[in-house]
Amino acid sequence: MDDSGTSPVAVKLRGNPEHPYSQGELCPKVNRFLDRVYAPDRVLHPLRRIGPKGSGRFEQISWDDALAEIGERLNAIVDEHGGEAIMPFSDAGNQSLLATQGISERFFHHLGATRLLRNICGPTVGAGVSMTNGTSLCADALDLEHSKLIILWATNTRLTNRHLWPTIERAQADGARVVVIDPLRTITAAAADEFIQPLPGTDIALMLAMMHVIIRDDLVDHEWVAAHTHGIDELTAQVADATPAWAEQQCGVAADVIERLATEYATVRPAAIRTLIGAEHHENGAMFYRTIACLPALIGSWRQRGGGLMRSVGTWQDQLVDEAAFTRPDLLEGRAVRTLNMSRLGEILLDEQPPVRAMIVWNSNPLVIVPNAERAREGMARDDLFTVVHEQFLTDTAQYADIVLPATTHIEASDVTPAWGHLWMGWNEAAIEPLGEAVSNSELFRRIAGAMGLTEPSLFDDDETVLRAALPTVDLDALRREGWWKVPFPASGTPYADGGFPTPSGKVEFASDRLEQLGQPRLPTFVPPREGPQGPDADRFPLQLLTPKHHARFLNSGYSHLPKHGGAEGGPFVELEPGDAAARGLADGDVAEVTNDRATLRLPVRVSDRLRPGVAAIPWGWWRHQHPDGRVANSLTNDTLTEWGGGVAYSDTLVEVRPAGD
Ligand SMILES: Nc1nc2c(c(=O)[nH]1)N[C@H]1C(S)=C(S)[C@@H](COP(=O)(O)OP(=O)(O)OC[C@H]3O[C@@H](n4cnc5c(=O)[nH]c(N)nc54)[C@H](O)[C@@H]3O)O[C@H]1N2
Ligand SMILES: Nc1nc2c(c(=O)[nH]1)N[C@H]1C(S)=C(S)[C@@H](COP(=O)(O)OP(=O)(O)OC[C@H]3O[C@@H](n4cnc5c(=O)[nH]c(N)nc54)[C@H](O)[C@@H]3O)O[C@H]1N2
Ligand SMILES: [Mo]
Repeated sequence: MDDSGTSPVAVKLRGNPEHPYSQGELCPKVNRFLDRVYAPDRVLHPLRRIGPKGSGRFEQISWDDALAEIGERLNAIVDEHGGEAIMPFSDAGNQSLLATQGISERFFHHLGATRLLRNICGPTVGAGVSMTNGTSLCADALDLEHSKLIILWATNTRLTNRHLWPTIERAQADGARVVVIDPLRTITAAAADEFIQPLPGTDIALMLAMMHVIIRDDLVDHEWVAAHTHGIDELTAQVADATPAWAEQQCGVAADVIERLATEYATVRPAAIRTLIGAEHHENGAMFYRTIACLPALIGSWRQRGGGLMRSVGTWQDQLVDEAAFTRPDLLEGRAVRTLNMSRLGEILLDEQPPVRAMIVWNSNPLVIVPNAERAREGMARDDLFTVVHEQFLTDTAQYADIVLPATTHIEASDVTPAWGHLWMGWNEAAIEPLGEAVSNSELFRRIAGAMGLTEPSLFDDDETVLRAALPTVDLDALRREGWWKVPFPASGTPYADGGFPTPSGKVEFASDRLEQLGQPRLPTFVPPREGPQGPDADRFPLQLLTPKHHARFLNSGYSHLPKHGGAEGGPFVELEPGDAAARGLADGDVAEVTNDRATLRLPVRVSDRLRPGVAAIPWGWWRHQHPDGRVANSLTNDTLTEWGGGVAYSDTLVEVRPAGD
């Protein structure tokens, strides 16, 4: 408070140059963050819908009225149908600890609500890597500094993980070769020494052929393989026929390129593979990561710092979280509640029995981010569904809410920010008071619990108590004082140089009994996607559609509505390869219809050399009103789940593109 009695106003937001990872650089999403905080269209008060769902007509109400209505509606639903009729829906809008799980998990456990499987981003990578390594823990990407070969496989580092890019540039300047493997010629591919462009969903064939070459040419690290792996003979037999010529037929990468890549990978040290989540969004997404994890083992590249496999290393820090104390699964009191997969939101709301009758949404904009999004919209339009959305803005999803509640931004609520893609946990100290009547996510659930008349004491713990329970071994006072803290990671930088894999065999499992028990192939196996060029619908829908993160100023769906973010990017479009465009009579700037059995979108065409023939792309993250016809990229996408791991196959989507009629 200053003398005038008004709250402080944030005037500047900058990075801290001393931060070991960001070194003070803010990305284009966050360097205008204060425009977001003070945006004229921020939701700052509770709202009640007064028009039909989706109409966007709301009236401002008081918190008391909002909570009275929410408490009454939720209690009535619990009384009549039980706790399972209520479903949480949240994802990554704010990834801080309290914001994702503080109070909310306890609240839903206590209600015996339906559980939500949040496997849209990352868990499938973990589920795949774990089948090979017994853990999803990987090497530290900052050790790419020591690498001589860096394969960026299914990750658009310069766009999505730009704080890592200076490290890669340093390694490159120091003689490392950077190879990008992506079906799209991304800005990362443009900066690579070599770009390899497989068809979407076919990399496993490429990996099998690499292993074929490595074994055929005796480039295997026999000593390491003998000591730390299980099933090399079975793997050898499995890849015997996976020749580069065979793989070329599957993935569209020339056999001689595969030969050269395999040889280089097996002979240059340290050789690192860096991946994030781009390839998990396929029907064979878990197998991709199970298979990629075999590569470093075969050549013993875990031996060197700057070798092995690198993914989001947040999992090192997950080990510090005391889930039982933080999220209190004991509050379920033995009740068996159903778990539903967030990627099937449409099906859940339309078909699931007994029905979901209330949904509480925070940290997410499902109508833009889930696949098969028209089904989700139909579901959210249900008149008998009571929906509460806690948001900073009137998103597409909030427009379908009965009650919208105002959410704080990062600078209005203190929290612990987990490391994502690096090893530094952070403390985020609130800089200003919440604007308007906004509340943090943890406060939201304390208030809803109070409105329902719940008395379980742990639902009313304050934030500090919750954080101390969640991170019992972390010195929170020091974290708060210093601002960041590096989570424990082996000082050698080589967590698996001497093996120590927590699989049943204690070794890297080229052959996996556990996969067999799941009904999956025990060995790395390429199964082409059903919704792909070899599948039954390819005649009608001959183009594979990718809907990736594309705009540097966007963070998922969270920024496209802001003038300096979305406005500066122009608007959504469909990208086509010149031959595919010409064959359809389409030129740059024409309006096309992009269609499949799920939806049809009208979009301007951008003819582009980023794609190979047979592949189209629509940048993802735009809202419905920014698309010409109120549909979004995800209206088209595939909600088939991955073979295991609970992920979803956004990127196995077939479409046809044709000139738009009048
Ligand atoms: N600017 C910006 N940065 C972001 C985000 C954002 O929205 N905007 N989002 C953040 C989030 S939540 C995440 S999870 C990360 C994700 O970070 P990334 O995983 O790097 O990003 P994605 O765009 O999901 O996918 C990466 C690449 O995978 C490619 N890909 C798709 N299918 C295949 C395939 O079958 N094989 C291969 N080899 N490649 C394939 C896509 O073409 C894409 O270029 O980014 C984070 N950073
Ligand atoms: N087609 C396609 N679909 C995708 C992807 C893709 O690459 N292509 N990527 C997938 C991935 S990797 C991810 S992670 C998901 C992301 O899916 P989401 O997490 O749902 O998307 P975001 O846009 O990051 O965040 C959603 C909302 O959270 C709100 N928010 C931010 N901070 C807070 C807060 O503190 N409290 C509350 N209550 N709300 C807050 C924002 O205003 C925003 O509207 O999308 C997935 N969907
Ligand atoms: Mo994500």
